[in-house]
Amino acid sequence: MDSLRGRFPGEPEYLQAVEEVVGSIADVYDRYPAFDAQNLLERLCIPDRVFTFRVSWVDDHGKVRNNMGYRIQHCNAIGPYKGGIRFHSSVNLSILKFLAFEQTFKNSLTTLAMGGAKGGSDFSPRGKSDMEIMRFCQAFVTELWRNIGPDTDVPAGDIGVGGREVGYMYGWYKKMAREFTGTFTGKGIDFGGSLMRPEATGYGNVYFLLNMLATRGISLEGKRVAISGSGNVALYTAQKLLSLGAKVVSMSDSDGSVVIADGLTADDFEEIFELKTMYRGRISEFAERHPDRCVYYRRERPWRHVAADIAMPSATQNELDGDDARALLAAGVIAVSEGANMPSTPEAIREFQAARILYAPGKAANAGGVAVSGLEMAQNAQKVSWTAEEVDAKLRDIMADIHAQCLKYGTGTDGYVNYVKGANTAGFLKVARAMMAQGVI
Ligand code: NDP
Ligand code: 2IT
Repeated sequence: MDSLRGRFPGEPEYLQAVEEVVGSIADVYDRYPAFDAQNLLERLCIPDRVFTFRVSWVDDHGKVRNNMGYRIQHCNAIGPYKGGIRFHSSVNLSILKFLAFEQTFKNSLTTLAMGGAKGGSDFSPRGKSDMEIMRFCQAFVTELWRNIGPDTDVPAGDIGVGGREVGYMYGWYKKMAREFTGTFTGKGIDFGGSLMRPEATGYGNVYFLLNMLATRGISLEGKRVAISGSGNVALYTAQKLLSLGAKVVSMSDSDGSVVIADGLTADDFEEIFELKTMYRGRISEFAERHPDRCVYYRRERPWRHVAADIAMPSATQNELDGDDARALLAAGVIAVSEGANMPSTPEAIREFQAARILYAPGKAANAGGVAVSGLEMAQNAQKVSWTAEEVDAKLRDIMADIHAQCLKYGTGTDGYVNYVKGANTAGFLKVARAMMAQGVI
């Protein structure tokens, strides 16, 4: 870690993600001296390669705008590079390096053949017209297309990149490469997208949560669940929770949080879904329409304002800190299952684990999204499409398998399951075995 800190001093998120993994796999790494003889850990922590480029595009007023573009190809030991693209003003090298690193372990856990990657831009889709989004996506892919491909590197969505953006990027890729292959996942269902991919991350997280609750014989029905975010992951998490009889008591966006003490009704959910997906509105608009049942906290996260049994952070990294964790624990939270990547700070994780509650890190709990991306790749390769029921059944099996891997490597002598250790160890061992077999490359 000292060596990495010295070499990459301005990359706090990347160092944070690496430290969490390195800390929890130290014992298994030391058990096999052959790993260190090949300096395996350092090779695994540093991405295979990083593309950085300028993306120039013209806005609706004829003004030329310049953004940064990136693709981190972290590791392809077990399959083609695979991971999402993020468009958000906060995007920088450190954030994408942390995400690509995490993706490598997450993809390993899915049981499918996918390596780890991530990309994105500091372009903010907020307030941009449809044509501006399209021109930006085309300019971005003009730089990227030579370095991706169905067996090379397969991007998908992440924050700020959904079906619309994937459609524009895939369209331009197809034009440049003159091929119709599944080089992006999360595509529209009319041109190779998999049924259930939009739902997969949120649904998968709820399936993972059900597996965790089952270890303690706890039912989800009637439980109050605090969610953050109101994007792809948060919305489908809420939808699945409601269908299983749980109460959704909060949602948020980058402007603030809404707390609904009695829980969202099915009509409320439809209203929020439409507001967010059709009108790209703000969660405050929902709160304003229902002042009798909602409290809105401007520029605040939900955690200190909500009485919840379960928390499912589904917005962004480091959105739940030590104080938030203590507030949730004081309110009686029994489980935390992460929809976002690295939403809990190291201090928050320590609090959850010290309190012996069920705590699942994103790389295990949110792996359903990339897992169904892997299923989309499989369908594209065979030129077939599976039914929603088939994909959902595979997603449930994959989440149960990831949970079983966490139990296998994370159960301590006192019976407490350290899901961080379990996920990191299981994810690491598969990649490590593949790297050892392939030599120093
Ligand atoms: P979306 O862009 O659809 O939604 C993101 C949500 O989080 C929005 O409500 C957004 O608010 C909020 N948000 C984003 N950045 C911030 C911030 N800095 N502070 C506060 N709120 C913020 O993205 P997704 O739902 O796809 O992604 C959410 C999380 O899930 C990310 O961590 C992502 O990496 C992770 N993830 C996504 C997967 C997927 O399949 N999409 C798969 C696995 C993990 P606003 O609208 O105001 O920007
Ligand atoms: O963080 C993630 O796992 C994603 N954004 C999904 C990646 C993918 O390739 O589907």
